[in-house]
Amino acid sequence: MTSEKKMSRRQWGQSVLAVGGSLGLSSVGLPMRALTMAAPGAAALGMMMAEDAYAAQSDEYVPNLVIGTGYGGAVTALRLAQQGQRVTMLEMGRLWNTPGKDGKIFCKPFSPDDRSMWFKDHVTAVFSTVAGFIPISGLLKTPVSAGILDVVSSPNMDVYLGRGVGGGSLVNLAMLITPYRETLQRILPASIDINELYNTYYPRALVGLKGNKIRPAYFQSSAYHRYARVACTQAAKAGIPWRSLDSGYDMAYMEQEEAGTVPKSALGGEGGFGNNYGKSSLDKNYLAEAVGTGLVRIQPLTEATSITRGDDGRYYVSTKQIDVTGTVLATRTISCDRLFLGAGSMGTTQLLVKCRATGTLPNLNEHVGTRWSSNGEIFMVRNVFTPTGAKTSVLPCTGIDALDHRNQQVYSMNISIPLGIDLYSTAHITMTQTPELGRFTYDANARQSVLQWSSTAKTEPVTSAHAVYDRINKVNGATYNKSWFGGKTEGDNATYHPLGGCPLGLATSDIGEVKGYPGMYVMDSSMFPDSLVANPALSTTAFAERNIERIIAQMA
Ligand code: FAE
Repeated sequence: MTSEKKMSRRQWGQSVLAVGGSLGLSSVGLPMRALTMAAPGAAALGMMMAEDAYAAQSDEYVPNLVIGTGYGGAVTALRLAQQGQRVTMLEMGRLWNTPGKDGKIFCKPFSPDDRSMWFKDHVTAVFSTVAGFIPISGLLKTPVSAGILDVVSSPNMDVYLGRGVGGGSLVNLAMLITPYRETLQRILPASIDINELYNTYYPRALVGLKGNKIRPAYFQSSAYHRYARVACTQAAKAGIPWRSLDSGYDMAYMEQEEAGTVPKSALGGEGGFGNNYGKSSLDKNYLAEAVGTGLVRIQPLTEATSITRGDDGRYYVSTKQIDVTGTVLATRTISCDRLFLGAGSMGTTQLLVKCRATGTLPNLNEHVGTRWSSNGEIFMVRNVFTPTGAKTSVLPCTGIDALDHRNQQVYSMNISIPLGIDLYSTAHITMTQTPELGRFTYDANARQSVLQWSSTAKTEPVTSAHAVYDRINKVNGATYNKSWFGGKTEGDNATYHPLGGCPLGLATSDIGEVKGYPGMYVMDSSMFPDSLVANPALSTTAFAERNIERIIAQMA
């Protein structure tokens, strides 16, 4: 028996992803006649022609094309492949399989290099200042390159995103949160069966993402979770319950980290620029299994730039392939029978809004580009005047369920500030309702779709978060620490959890089929019509599981 045969399909897929560059995982597997190898200027011109002409001609045909390799895209690819369907996936970021000079895939958190930021010359952070006025952005310079963490900025809002094969799962904090029933009832079309989501698809997603919880005895004794214990105790004193949360980080591995028997990752400050160990990101679960079927091909560093539909009913997707420095290597068009959009709330919405504005998908309705939400995200740091530990786990494991001033459900997670010194502080990301939603417009000069998020949209989320933490502060004699947010008591102009833009039931059917475009489906976090009041990765996975099951049934 060969060693390959002894491996499970997922293990086989993982090793293929680790090796990469072969077996159809990169452009190596593409027909060379299609590649426009040219000087950057000529390539750029080629790209413009491809975008502007959008003639229904393709360099390659595939039956199923998925744009983006985050949660929505990964579920889609795996379930299609399990039905014997061939799938090609486009991913604008890197395949993270090549160690840097330090021998690690992902860079160290405090030594950012060309692996850190997506084409930025400095690190940007939600915690914008140190000591109230020193901007963090200026402190850490980075080479401009195809790094793992992107920040898409528009007036009043910075959206943080993961770039690479695995999407947000590469950079996120791996919290897998099931939203409140009240939230789903309020925001979803009535035709969606919420009981079925809770009974079938959330549990399926949790298994697929390898959800697990911290062991209570370990949590209570760990030196790295003291900050969370303080935060939970203070909430409880104010009558607000706390709970330990499902996580995609292997908590047994974390215990070994603390015991010193394995290399440190979450306990070694790793998180936002990727975890070298411990985390079950999509390249270790859904994507590994998908590639393990032998039917899924992933093209990294390849961005979908435009979509049109031919007279033959196929979709024609213009693509741009770059190297890690951003040099355009090729532009090509791929046609497909079924097109699955998994480029995330920002990526999918920006692409569709552009296609409607430039006339390549003229039938897209007026709901495309609407109902965008920051998930009502508010960042806070509190002075708690008690030790919270010099050692902290970057990957969190606890949160609270509270009611705000209007008796609306609010959820908040306890996070760490991993500086290696005791800050006598706790930090929190609070998720709330967003009565005022955002929308996208198209800037023809910049050839870009732009998020319009009003300066007043944060007002209700800020009030909700304060309603909860004012109470906790009062009971515990704690105060807000303003030094991290330029003198303000909260960070209110950033989100890790963009949602919406292509709302279910409005821009699409209730299984994500885009209205006016049969065979084109929205599979990612752009489908949610409002704030989830919960971290979105698990919901995106669960809804993709639900929708692809129905799409496959319709294909039969
Ligand atoms: P996503 O995972 O963003 O994947 C989209 C992919 O498409 C990306 O890889 C893009 O590079 C790629 N792409 C975009 N446009 C194109 C294009 N035109 N052509 C080709 N490829 C394209 O989408 N969520 C949680 O639930 N729990 C957490 O603890 C958590 N922590 C977070 C911490 C940070 C710092 C960040 C940034 C996010 C965090 N999130 C967390 C959010 C979570 O990762 C996010 O909601 C999901 O990743 C969204 O999944 P999608 O499938 O929608």
